[in-house]
Amino acid sequence: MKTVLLGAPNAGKSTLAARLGLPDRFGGAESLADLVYECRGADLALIVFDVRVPAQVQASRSEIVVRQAGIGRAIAVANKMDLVGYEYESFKAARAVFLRGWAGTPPAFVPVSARLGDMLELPGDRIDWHYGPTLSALLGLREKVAA
Ligand SMILES: Nc1nc2c(ncn2[C@@H]2O[C@H](COP(=O)(O)OP(=O)(O)O)[C@@H](O)[C@H]2O)c(=O)[nH]1
Ligand SMILES: [Mg+2]
Repeated sequence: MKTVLLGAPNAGKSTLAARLGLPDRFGGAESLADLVYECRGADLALIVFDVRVPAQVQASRSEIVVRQAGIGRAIAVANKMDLVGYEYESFKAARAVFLRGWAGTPPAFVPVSARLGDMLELPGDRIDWHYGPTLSALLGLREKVAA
């Protein structure tokens, strides 16, 4: 499975890529045309955003890349949850802004701290309001389906 990490500069893509053992390919300032070209053949896009920074435009840009590059699946990753006290309200507000920029079927959202590891391999005990799978589990499930 080929996974790409999309998102604005400073969203935490490199930190997350290192944690998950994924290739860290984009800085976030590339042109849409370049991103579409570079993402052809990818199966999954992780769209990483800083939960403190409104991501409506980033969502729109990423959706275009996903669609134009023919990427079958996208997961939105709300990063830096540690910097908002792991609060559900912050996640919910950031997700709502993201979805204002996203026209199609909403992606799955996972709240994480790429720096501290919450909701990556293990859920941890600080994000106790999120009942969905960890990010690793979502990636692993997909690998099993594809195998
Ligand atoms: N507090 C906190 N800082 C983070 C987190 N993820 C990334 N950072 C920091 O945010 C900055 C940008 O991260 P980086 O991975 O380089 O972002 P990129 O530009 O998207 O690759 C760095 O100083 C990281 O240490 C996180 O979950 N929590
Ligand atoms: Mg980077």
